[in-house]
Amino acid sequence: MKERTLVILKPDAVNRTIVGEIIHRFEAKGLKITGMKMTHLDEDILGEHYSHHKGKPFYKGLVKFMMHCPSLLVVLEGNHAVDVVRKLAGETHGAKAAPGTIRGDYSLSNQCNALHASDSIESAKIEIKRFFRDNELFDYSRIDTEMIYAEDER
Ligand code: 3AN
Repeated sequence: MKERTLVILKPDAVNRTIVGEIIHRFEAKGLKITGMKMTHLDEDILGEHYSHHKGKPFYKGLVKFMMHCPSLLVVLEGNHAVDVVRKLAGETHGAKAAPGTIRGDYSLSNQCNALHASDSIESAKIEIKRFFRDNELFDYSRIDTEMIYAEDER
């Protein structure tokens, strides 16, 4: 089933100049970039995005870290995109994430873990709306679609 999901390439990924490598992994998997922009996230939008963590001991540090520099916001589309991107990301703590996952390969931290990825179809819809206007999302076909999906999967 075709889904869209939100990825935030966090300040550690931007500073460590690994955004290209991470985006390449998504493209190579077959996921389609349907929106992408750089934004310096502020306290208000981070408060909304991380509202479920408000009051936790790491919350203030997390918001400060996320405001260190601009982040790259990416919307990816593909069959089972939400679950696929979570699997590619790996578990939250970079030191515990499996090698081969993005966090497993590029992070040692619980906070500086390279990326955010929507955790359900429902939250993906909310998060995409939070960060993107409709006219910032694009419908087009990748020319290699026929080599990514079988006919009945397209
Ligand atoms: P995930 O991003 O894997 O879905 P969440 O939603 O539990 O993880 O946490 C959101 C973000 O909050 C994480 N990506 C991470 O940057 C930060 N975070 C979560 N737990 C901790 C923690 N114990 N210490 C520091 N930062 C944390």
